[in-house]
Amino acid sequence: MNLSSNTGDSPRIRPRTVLLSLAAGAALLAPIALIAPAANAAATTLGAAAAQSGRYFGAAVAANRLSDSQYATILNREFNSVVAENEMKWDATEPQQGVFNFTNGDRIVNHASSRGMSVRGHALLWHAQQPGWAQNMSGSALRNAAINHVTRVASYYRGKIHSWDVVNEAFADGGSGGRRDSNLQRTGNDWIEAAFRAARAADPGAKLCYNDYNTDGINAKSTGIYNMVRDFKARGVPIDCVGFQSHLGTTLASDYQANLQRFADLGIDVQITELDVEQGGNQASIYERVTRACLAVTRCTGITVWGVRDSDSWRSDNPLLFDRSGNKKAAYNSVLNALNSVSGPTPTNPPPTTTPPPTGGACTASVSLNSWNGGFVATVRVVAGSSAIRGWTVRITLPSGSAVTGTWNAQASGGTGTVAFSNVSYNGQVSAGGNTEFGFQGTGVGPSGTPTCTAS
Ligand code: 9MR
Repeated sequence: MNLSSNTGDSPRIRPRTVLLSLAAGAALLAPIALIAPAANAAATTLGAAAAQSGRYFGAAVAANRLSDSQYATILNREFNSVVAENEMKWDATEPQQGVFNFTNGDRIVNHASSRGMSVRGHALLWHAQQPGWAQNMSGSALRNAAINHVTRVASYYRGKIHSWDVVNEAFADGGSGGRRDSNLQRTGNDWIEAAFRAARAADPGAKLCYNDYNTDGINAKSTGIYNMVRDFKARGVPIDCVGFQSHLGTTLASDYQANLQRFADLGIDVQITELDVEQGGNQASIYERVTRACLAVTRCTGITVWGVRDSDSWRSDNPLLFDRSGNKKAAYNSVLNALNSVSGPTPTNPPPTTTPPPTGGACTASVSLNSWNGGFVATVRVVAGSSAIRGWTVRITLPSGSAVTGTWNAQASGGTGTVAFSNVSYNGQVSAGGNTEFGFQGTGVGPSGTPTCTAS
């Protein structure tokens, strides 16, 4: 597939300039503000830095690399989300019709959930990487097989997937803005909405995404997708997010952020789902600009890079954040700095203290619930009070007969009755007024009372 084309760099204001001019303005208005140092503790890993603004930072993972200790060390240290690079695709999960294999997908899910990482699911339906038996099908037989595949895979992973790429790469490249020809498309133009409806029924708690490439700016292809999403929203087809793969070359379209924003304005989340950038003079700068674009769009909920080290990439042009020896590259530092620059309080609301934050701060928590007959997924938001906090524990009481079966971005103690969820390594620190989210799934009926939050 092609890498994104672009319309060149646009002038931009460097963040340091913004900070300095705000500081100067503040000094004129209130000289006393200069007495209190405004430095915030910089997070030292990508996941922790992203979590400060409630976002995730993920990596595509290959199950067979998890036994490589250098790979696993970087993955576990830096990332709080994963996606299976190939292991949840149709050819991997349903090699024979009706015969499912989740072994390698499970290895990735288990690795992630035991470490509090969330999981993106990739991908339920795609014209590529279909098993041979599906490639040879057409018409209603293929449509039925495809919908059955969506139902079975999304049901199997119900409650474990943060966001599913329900349909991948269904739009054509070039200027048509229309659908790509494929065996799936030939089953009828409504195959995409049928897939989204089936996915919603199978896993009501997962966010359902459409995912594509060469959509890194306002162009014919992204506009075709935009029109589909607008139509879905108008007709009540369940869609929650669009993934922008962002396989990038040496330049970035000047309207990259504007494109994310126009999708967000449709009332969906946007996610950067497969980021990698050709190594060259601009690699670090393009990584930084993509990160800042996501941070500037409230509904851009996370970034995933398509691999860990350059040697793990599907590309040969060293497009990732870690080199072949596992060292952090300049692009890594640019991403981390960008994430840290807007994590925590904004420059107009400086933190009251320098690091480490004092103990004794307060927090509150609220639960939003997706329930179905016999199960639920709860998303819990932890909000720090007027002081920064270093850690938190949220206690939630489940109705009798209900039980927690999986947790992400938190460590659960107990599984029935009153369950205590505590922060994991990368999301304990929450700046004053800031928030972070964790989630859990369970069987039975979801909690209805108000959770308590204890800060440390
Ligand atoms: O990185 C994946 C590579 O290992 C596979 O061989 C390839 C098969 O088509 O798919 C790659 O991942 C793709 C992803 O699933 C969808 N978007 C483009 C990615 C890179 O080709």
